[in-house]
Amino acid sequence: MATKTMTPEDFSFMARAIRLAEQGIYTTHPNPRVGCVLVREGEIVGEGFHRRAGEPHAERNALAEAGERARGATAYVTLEPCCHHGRTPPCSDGLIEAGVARVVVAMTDPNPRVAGQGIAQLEAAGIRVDQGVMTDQAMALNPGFIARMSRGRPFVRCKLAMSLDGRTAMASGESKWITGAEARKDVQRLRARSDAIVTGIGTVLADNPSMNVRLSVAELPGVESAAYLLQPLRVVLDPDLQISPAARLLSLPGETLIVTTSENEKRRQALLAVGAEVILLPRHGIGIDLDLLMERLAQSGINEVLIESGPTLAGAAVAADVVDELVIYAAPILMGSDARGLLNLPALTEMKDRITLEILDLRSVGADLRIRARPTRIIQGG
Ligand code: AOF
Ligand code: ZN
Repeated sequence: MATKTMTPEDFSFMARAIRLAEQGIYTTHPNPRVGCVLVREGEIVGEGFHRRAGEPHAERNALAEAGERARGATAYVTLEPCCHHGRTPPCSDGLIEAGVARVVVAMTDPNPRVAGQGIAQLEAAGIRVDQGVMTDQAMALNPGFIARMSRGRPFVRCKLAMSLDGRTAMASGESKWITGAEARKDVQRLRARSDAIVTGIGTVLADNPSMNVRLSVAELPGVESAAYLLQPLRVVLDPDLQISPAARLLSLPGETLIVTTSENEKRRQALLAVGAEVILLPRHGIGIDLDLLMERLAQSGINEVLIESGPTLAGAAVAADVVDELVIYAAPILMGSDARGLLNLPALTEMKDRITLEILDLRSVGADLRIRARPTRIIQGG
């Protein structure tokens, strides 16, 4: 790797590549979001991003736009160019054949089939490679892909909506609506970028939810037509197989996976008959083994998971330490002392056992607040 210090131009072209990569946020599943800018003599001669698995990678799209002008150019890529034959030919070969002189890479590809070899191949062909420009921003494009490739886990967000006094439903269970329309639209965008939405049987029985993306194509940047809009996999955790085959989410476009610990064959067949997939996982405590569930989801190519559930599953997920990020919408209302709390967690008696969070981001969404936070220490005492 070359060690030349980066110039302000390097940062600004990489920033452009990151903006391009963001165009793929809703559509690249299970592939990463990647952007590429080709620059010759200070001028952009080609740009591209990866839109959909099976379609050309970012570099190929940028090279196609640049044509002969790629010769001698610098390529800014948000992810190390691939060097493997996947669904598409290696980008490293494409860059070499086009005569690119220098490649600037924001981060290496955590995919073990690439993992530094793409860079090595470019360097072996005499191309100068500089690494490490805007690495944090490039990593933020693909938390799920990185988690899946490096830890065998998806990146898990848990969405919660609460009153400012930390309540999520009245004692009766009534919870419509705590947050406003804009916050609910924000949740729709979270769903749209997720590969799977996980909910519990309690929520399905109580609300008969759709758990789908209801935004129009015009509301989703980078989604050119409805054909590109992927509905996330709906995952229902249903230990005793209580879900009705008539549940609304089973009738909607997209796939539903029912995860159970029950071996009731009759119910399983009834669910298969309406197109659901049913898998058996071991029980853990009062529910399903969430650790194993996440491992399974990663194995089937799920990068980003959104948990949208009641306080039982959300609490179990936090306690099991499978949550990477809490996304909490707080409405400017107070719901009183009898209303239900945010998360059902084991009762703690001492402050030393408290769960700690790091706030990542805080902003207003309509009349509500959105807090993104990361659990930093889960129970265990000490
Ligand atoms: C790049 N540029 O734009 C993307 C890359 O099955 P394929 O051929 O689409 O390959 C998918 C893998 O390629 C993916 O797992 C990741 O390692 C890399 N993605 N690489 O050079 C791109 N999307
Ligand atoms: Zn590639």
